Amino acid sequence: MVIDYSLYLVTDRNLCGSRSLLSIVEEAVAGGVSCVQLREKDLDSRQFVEQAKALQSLLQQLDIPLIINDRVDVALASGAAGVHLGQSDMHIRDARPLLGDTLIIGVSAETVDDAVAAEREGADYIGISPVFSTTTKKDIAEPLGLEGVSRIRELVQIPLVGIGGISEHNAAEVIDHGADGVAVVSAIVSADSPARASASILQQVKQGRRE
Ligand code: TZP
Ligand code: MG
Repeated sequence: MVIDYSLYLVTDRNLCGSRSLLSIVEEAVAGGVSCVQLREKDLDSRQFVEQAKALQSLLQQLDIPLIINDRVDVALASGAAGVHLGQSDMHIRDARPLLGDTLIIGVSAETVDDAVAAEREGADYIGISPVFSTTTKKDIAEPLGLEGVSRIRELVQIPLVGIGGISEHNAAEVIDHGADGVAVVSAIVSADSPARASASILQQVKQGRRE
């Protein structure tokens, strides 16, 4: 499956306030989000699968791929397009035989070496994590910065998606330094209008490609 990583929404139910996660995702897609990752850190397995199925059903109608954070089994059970694995999740060597070649595996890279290894091991894309500092995720590595994006771009051919502290104010630079897309949590999920926020960030992604 060919995925457009231009504007990659990563969900966080803790930032949804009184709004439902599904309605925020729907608005964000209307604003231009091209790919969605369901990231759930405290649902039990049954709830996680139910949530993934509900989101997959919505996104299938909108023709937008769903990626599941951490859990290969939840990705398979929900019919999602793939899974996103961090450096302490299941290793891609173990996940690939379970998922086959058609499902997408994204891997988080916190260093240049992580990124090179992920490509060698057959990742479909790399999440460069984090590009900038952020309070959305605790216990993150030292930000790689724009220079880190450029260094990884020099060594890796597969799609690169920057994550961490990205908003309409810096998305163009992340793309200009070699990323194919930007992954965003708070700048979309916490926005008054997820649709408008998504449209502004996507505009900056397109701007970054022209620079
Ligand atoms: N992985 C690395 S940073 C991060 C994740 C899930 C959180 C990014 O959130 P925000 O709000 O877009 O900075
Ligand atoms: Mg993980």
